[in-house]
Amino acid sequence: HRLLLPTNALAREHSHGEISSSPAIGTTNPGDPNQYLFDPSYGETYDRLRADAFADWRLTVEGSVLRPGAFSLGDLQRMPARTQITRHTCEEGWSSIAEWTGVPLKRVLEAVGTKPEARYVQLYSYDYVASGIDMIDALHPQTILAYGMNGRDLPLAHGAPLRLRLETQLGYKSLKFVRHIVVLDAFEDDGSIATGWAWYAGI
Ligand SMILES: Nc1nc2c(c(=O)[nH]1)N[C@H]1C(S)=C(S)[C@@H](COP(=O)(O)O)O[C@H]1N2
Ligand SMILES: [Mo]
Repeated sequence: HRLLLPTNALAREHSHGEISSSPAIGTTNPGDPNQYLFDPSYGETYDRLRADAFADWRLTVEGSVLRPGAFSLGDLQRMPARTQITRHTCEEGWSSIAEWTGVPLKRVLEAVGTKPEARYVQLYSYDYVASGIDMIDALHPQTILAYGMNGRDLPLAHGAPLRLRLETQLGYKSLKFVRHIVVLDAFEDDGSIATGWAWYAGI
C-alpha cells in the first residue's frame, strides 16, 4: 500500500442521500460485564462516566510527546472539526455509510507535540481492545476522533463519547470508546497479531 498509493490518498466521501443504517457490532456497551470484550479494569469507570453524560470523561495522551495532556469532550469539540460521509467496511463482509464529525487526530497530536522520533500511535478503549497505527495513517486528513454521527452525539453502541474513524483501514481498527492514547517510537503489537488478526488492514 505504501509503495502503490500516495500516502494521503483520500477514501471516497459520499452524499447525504447515501447514508445507510449502521449495525453496531463488537462491544456495544463497555460497562456491561456480559460483553465478551469486557475489561474489569475500566468497565465500571465507563458506567460511572456515562451516567454523568461524560462530564468527567477525559482523553489522556502521553508517550513520546512534549506536553502530555488530558482533554475533555468540550476541549476536543473546540478544536477545528471535520465532517465526512464515509463507508465503514467490516472484515466480516458488511459495510455501511455514515456521517462522522470529530477532530482530526493530527490536531490532537499537534496539541501534545509529538517528538521527532515518534512513529506509531496506539489507542486504548474502555473494553479489552486497542488499535495501533503508524504516523502516516495518524496524520491522514480523514483520520478523526469522532464525537458525532449522522448529526447527533455519537451513540453508545457506536463508541460514545469518542471513537476513531480510520477510513484507510478495515472496520476493526476504528476503535470505539477511546480512553487513552500513547505515542510510540517503536512498533508494539496492539493485540491484533497476538490474537491472529492483521495489524495493518489497509483497504
Ligand atoms: N472498543 C471497540 N472498538 C471496536 C470494536 C469493539 O468491539 N470494541 N469492534 C470493531 C469492529 S470489528 C467494527 S466492524 C467496528 C464496528 O463499529 P460500529 O459498531 O459502530 O458499527 O468497530 C470496531 N471497533
Ligand atoms: Mo468488524
